[in-house]
Amino acid sequence: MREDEVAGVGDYEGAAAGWGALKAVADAVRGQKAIVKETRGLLTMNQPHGFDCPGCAWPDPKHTSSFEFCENGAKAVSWEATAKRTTPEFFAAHTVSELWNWPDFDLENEGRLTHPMAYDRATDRYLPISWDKALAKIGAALRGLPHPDMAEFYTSGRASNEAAFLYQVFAREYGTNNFPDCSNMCHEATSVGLPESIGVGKGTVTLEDFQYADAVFCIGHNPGTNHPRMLTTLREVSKRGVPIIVLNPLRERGLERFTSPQHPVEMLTLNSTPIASTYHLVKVGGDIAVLKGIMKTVVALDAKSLAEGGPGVLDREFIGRHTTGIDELLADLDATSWVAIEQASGLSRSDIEFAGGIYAKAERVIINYGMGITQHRHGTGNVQQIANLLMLRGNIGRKGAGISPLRGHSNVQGDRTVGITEIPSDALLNAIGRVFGFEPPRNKGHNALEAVEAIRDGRSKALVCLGGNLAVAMSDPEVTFKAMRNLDLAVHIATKLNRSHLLLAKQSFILPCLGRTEIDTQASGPQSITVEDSMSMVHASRGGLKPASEHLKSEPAIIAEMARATLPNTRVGWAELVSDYGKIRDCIEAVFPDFADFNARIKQPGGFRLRVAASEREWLTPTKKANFFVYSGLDEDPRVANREALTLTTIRSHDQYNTTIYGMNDRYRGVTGRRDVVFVNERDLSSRGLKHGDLVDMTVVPDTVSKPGQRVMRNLTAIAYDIAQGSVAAYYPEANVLVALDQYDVKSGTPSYKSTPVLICAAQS
Ligand SMILES: Nc1nc2c(c(=O)[nH]1)N[C@H]1C(S)=C(S)[C@@H](COP(=O)(O)OP(=O)(O)OC[C@H]3O[C@@H](n4cnc5c(=O)[nH]c(N)nc54)[C@H](O)[C@@H]3O)O[C@H]1N2
Ligand SMILES: Nc1nc2c(c(=O)[nH]1)N[C@H]1C(S)=C(S)[C@@H](COP(=O)(O)OP(=O)(O)OC[C@H]3O[C@@H](n4cnc5c(=O)[nH]c(N)nc54)[C@H](O)[C@@H]3O)O[C@H]1N2
Ligand SMILES: [Mo]
Repeated sequence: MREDEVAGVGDYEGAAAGWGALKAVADAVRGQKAIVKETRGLLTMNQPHGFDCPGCAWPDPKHTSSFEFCENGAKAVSWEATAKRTTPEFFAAHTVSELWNWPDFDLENEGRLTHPMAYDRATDRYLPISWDKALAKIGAALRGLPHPDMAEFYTSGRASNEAAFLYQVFAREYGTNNFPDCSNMCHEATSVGLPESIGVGKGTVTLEDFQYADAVFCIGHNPGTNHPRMLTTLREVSKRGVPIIVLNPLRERGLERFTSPQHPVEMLTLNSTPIASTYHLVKVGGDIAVLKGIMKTVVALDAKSLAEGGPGVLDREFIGRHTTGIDELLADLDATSWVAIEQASGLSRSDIEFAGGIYAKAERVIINYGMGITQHRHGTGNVQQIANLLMLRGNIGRKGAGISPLRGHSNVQGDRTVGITEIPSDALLNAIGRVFGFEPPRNKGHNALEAVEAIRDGRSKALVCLGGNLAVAMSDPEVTFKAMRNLDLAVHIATKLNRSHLLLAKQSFILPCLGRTEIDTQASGPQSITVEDSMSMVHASRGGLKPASEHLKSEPAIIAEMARATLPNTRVGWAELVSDYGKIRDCIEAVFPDFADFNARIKQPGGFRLRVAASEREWLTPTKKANFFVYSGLDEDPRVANREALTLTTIRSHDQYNTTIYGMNDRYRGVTGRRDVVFVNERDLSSRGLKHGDLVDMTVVPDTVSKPGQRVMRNLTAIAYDIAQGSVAAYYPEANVLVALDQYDVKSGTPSYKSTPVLICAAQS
């Protein structure tokens, strides 16, 4: 980054983590006046009898080891364990119209919700309401809808397996499969792409595999901020001298250097471990091109090896025995020119060949990827090209190798496993029917995008949210906010106030719940819940802190009571299930055979791993093989034909958790006290007559859905940054004003938050 004086913009000198991180945690915790004797709260995190870190879904070595320090996990915990409270007095003092004008940070910074609240139109305020009354009104409103498919049941990925399981039983007994889910905006491209390729929508690696890999790729994810505990793993990989190849349009500090807070010597000497051995600044949206380039290299090296009498580079044994579609893939690679690849990726042929050479030489390769891959118009295509690359050398289903999608929310994978899906299989519905004695609906339900569209069009009139901030997380606030205001019923089960709660329906309720850090006491005593991490490990989590308010209920309890209030003739023994979560787990086991001995197995230290068939080379696809999938072309967005267009990606700062903004700093990118910035390559600035620090306007390239000047962010400060030419980056969620609702991956419905063609010019006002 340039050294010029721009307020709040500078260089970050340190490595990721290290002393800077320790200081930031101290600040975050102090800022929240955490009730917890901080250390006690933090030290029980990820311990055998403690709670699971709500920060991310990266696994913890067995949940048995000593506390793994992570700055952003500590922020997540102190944010939840804050001493601040959003009380009825607070709501009495502020109308909703007034709160609407507050920044998102300020809304959540009021602290934990304490009472159930209902909106009162006469005073334009949320007023306290008893649980019984609130639930009776919600039940009546849900029963009053002309059809159950007019209700949407949204889940955000913090919900436990127990809560999510009860939630889908409730909605299905009520009569709908409408399960919009945060995963639909996140890894849906994985959930759709990988089952077609390898028969399972999850990663195939375990943490142990990283000890055996001899090349690791990190594509489109930012572990220093979003999966900090992964840095410990990457550090070990790097120390073994194993190459780590990064493909990312921005130079991210956490992928370059890492000082481990667990290694005092490194901290004291200010040494750091280099992470990436090679860092390629791929153009935003250029991943298909690079992946095809790498595959072309592998194929060329194979031909060369064979010509020289060698064994070849492709794993012919694997391809022949386990796969279909290789000929089509090879034909596509052959038809793709290097000129086109260089153009679409922004990387030189020699750089791509270098990466391809490392891939070809390595015996065992792991490819990690995140939102930089999934949130594109071709997100599913991206994911399937990664699978193709791995399959060329049999890098799936053996030790030290495999595919590793980095899941987002700490239990988003588990929620899907226990039945949160709008496209349920017959097997799932049959099992639910058998266990609970009602006939679940058979039609397909809505995903997140379809839910918002249905609400927009008046086809859905009720929205129940198990956590999250759907309206802000979804693209296109212009359309989404307006839609939400058309609802008859909005119910938010939440820990903190956010903007979605202020989008008022005819009847709006906020139901405050316990967080994962808190003691959850039911009739049989204190309860544990369970979660599943990115690597399919399921383990128990038990909160240890006193609840933020005596009026809070647990998520499972709220769902059970809502179900009873909605379904007078329910077949489910809700009260009994909630009295002892072990009974919910018995039902999970009865519906999903993979959870056999569930209650016993979570007693083992570290829990257990759910079977992932592809890890054992069993392919649960219609062909019973792993399938190579061709993506034709390199996904040229027609709007980029506009020579002035840059491609915008939206990213998380170091001080945020999705729509929750903890603070205004983005330490590793050198930004302090502000978020109104756009990261631009210096050459793209100068070719527009702009320079570092200038105020700019950013507008979407007009097309059929965006009229000229319709989607614009004004007065952003341009930061000259080490970012691929032709690409720009701005923060999520602010930049969602630029993403039209109908820009998404058609195969998976994942909004293309990371590929919007934009124009940038000097600010007009
Ligand atoms: N502290 C913290 N932890 C979190 C979260 C959080 O907000 N804060 N969110 C959680 C959730 S729900 C999720 S899904 C994950 C998200 O974790 P990530 O996937 O790491 O999230 P993003 O910040 O969206 O960034 C993705 C990275 O992709 C790069 N990128 C952008 N566009 C492209 C592209 O076209 N190609 C490639 N190759 N790279 C690209 C960006 O430069 C950035 O480094 O983290 C989880 N953990
Ligand atoms: N432009 C752009 N948009 C994006 C993305 C992007 O990269 N770019 N990323 C997308 C992704 S990957 C995701 S996952 C979505 C995130 O979408 P969501 O999961 O809907 O959003 P969050 O910001 O995680 O939700 C925060 C709220 O959750 C509530 N909450 C916190 N903890 C708990 C709890 O324990 N229980 C309950 N019931 N509520 C709780 C609080 O009220 C808090 O305000 O956003 C998506 N949107
Ligand atoms: Mo996510």
